[in-house]
Amino acid sequence: MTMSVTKLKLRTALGPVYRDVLPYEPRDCTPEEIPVIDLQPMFSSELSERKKTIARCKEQILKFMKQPLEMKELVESHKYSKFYNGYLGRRKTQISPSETVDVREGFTFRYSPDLDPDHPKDISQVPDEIRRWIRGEDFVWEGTQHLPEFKRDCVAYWSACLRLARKMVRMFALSLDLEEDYWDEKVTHPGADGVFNYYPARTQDEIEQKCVGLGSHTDLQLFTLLWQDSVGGLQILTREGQWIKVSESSKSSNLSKFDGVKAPPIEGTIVVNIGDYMMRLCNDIYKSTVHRVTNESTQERVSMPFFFGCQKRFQMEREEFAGKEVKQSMAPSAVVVAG
Ligand SMILES: O=C(O)CCC(=O)C(=O)O
Repeated sequence: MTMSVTKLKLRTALGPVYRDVLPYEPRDCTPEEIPVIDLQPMFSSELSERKKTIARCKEQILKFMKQPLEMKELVESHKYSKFYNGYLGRRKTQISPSETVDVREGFTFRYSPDLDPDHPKDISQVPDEIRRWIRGEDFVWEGTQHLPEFKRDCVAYWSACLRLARKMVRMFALSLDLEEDYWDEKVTHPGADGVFNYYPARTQDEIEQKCVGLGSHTDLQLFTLLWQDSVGGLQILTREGQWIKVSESSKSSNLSKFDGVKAPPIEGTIVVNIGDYMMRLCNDIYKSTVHRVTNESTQERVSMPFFFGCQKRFQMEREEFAGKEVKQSMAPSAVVVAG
């Protein structure tokens, strides 16, 4: 008997791609589907500070999002940004052509060399061929100056993510049998996008229209570090095409304590999503994670993804992956191409 699957259309940097979806409602995930990896030993001495870093940043996001619209529009992305930085309002995007508009609001800022925690420098000191790919824009900070410590707390969280990502990319290299420092030179001025998402509880109208918080998509870069609060709503599409809810149930196979209640995300964790660029570089050994968000609760939800990739990624993609033949020749051969 053949199963009737739906084709989910996704936008990617190289045009639309499709993934099959099984005809079932999302179910809770199992411990095997979303493994939990303990990163604490990497930074154990600063655990309490790191916890404060997240809490302070979340507080700032809520302060920003709860301002009157005209204050948020001081950093309106469509108006002031060349590179999708700044504020994007509720129902102003539709990331998935197969789904509704997105109910979330977002604030984005991208890599600027002066904010780099490892080697801060003025943009004029960055080599020419890299400088033209730097996507940070100052208007996001100029238009939020009225919020005390907003920049400080957002950048503190972003910096912690950047440091962690530079360590994690070394683990990815080792896992692919590459030299540990394989990516080091390619992430000196990386793609490092801080995005803060705010998902208000949906209106009755939005519930009836089955509006998504953020529609199905894959992330574009090497990988994403995604912190989310305890409200829940993140779903991931398995390789088989089943939507699963990222939740506490992935920690233990004993689901009994969640009977009848929605299982919350695991406290103290971040989700690591593989991006399209990593998938292409390693010829599908790691597959990019299709995910989406629907806030089905009556509370607001906050998430703080950090998207990490190589410097000059867009130029490299254009040069290395643009041709159809190149894409086709990238069968799963386990050969990692230059990145
Ligand atoms: O809010 C989330 O949990 C996911 C956010 C996300 O996928 C994104 O911003 O691209």
